[in-house]
Amino acid sequence: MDGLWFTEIHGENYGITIKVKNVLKSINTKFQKLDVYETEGFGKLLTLDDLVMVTERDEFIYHEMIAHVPLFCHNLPETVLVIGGGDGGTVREILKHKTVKHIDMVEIDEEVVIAAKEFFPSLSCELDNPKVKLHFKDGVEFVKNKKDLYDIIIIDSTDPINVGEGLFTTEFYKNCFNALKDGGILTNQSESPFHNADWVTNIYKKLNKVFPIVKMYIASVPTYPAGIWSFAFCSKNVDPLKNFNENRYNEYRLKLKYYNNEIHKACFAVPNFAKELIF
Ligand code: AG3
Repeated sequence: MDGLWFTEIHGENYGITIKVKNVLKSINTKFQKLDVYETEGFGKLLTLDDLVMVTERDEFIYHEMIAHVPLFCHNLPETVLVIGGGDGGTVREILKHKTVKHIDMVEIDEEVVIAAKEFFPSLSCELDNPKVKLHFKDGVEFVKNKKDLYDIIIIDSTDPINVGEGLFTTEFYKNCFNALKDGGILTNQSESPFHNADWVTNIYKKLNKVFPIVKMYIASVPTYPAGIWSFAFCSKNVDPLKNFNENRYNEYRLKLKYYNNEIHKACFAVPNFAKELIF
């Protein structure tokens, strides 16, 4: 293949590859390797430790799904905690809900926010919104000893290796549980059931120890491993289907590109090979 290509290798024998026009940034931060590429066909691409985090072309799928699914199930979402999410895509989606008064975003690596502000304005556009408070801290430490503070917690992390590892432990999930108010909901990105079966099993085993309700939901993200991605919906007592507030969904008339009321109801239908990993 001619020219320069970025390849994320999945395991040893396959991967995803995107043709690169230009390398826009390439640094080693205190925590990880960070690169920004201008690609052919997918807009700009942000990678951390050579793993795809976002491309401008398909980021909407992940961000709409990690945010609107829990927000439309909560009675009155006002306070939200985002862990990770330095590119700003998750915060952008959360702020489409007018009940939300305050978001704490806890990103360990300030360089991710700096790169997002420079190269990904369509994602980082709401990071300076007065409702958003940025904390450049370790999310694991941030949630320790927090009690009854948040309606929604969204863990928008990297994979459970290197800097992201602590965001996949039972202890961290317990602290998140305590930080949630009654009626609170947590969602996280829970990896690819096709490509990362072991990770998925592990994540749900731990979540199930902590939350009474844990449900997997699925979206297709073309640039993530295997293209099929899972999210976990966890709560103390909120059911993602029974408590879906479709009236509010209809009233808001959000202009979204992936999520809608039908997707909300359908995304909890999980293929058998994925169910086997978590039950
Ligand atoms: N969160 C990254 C999901 C994990 C992708 N994994 C991978 N490519 N191996 C994305 C951050 C978006 N806000």
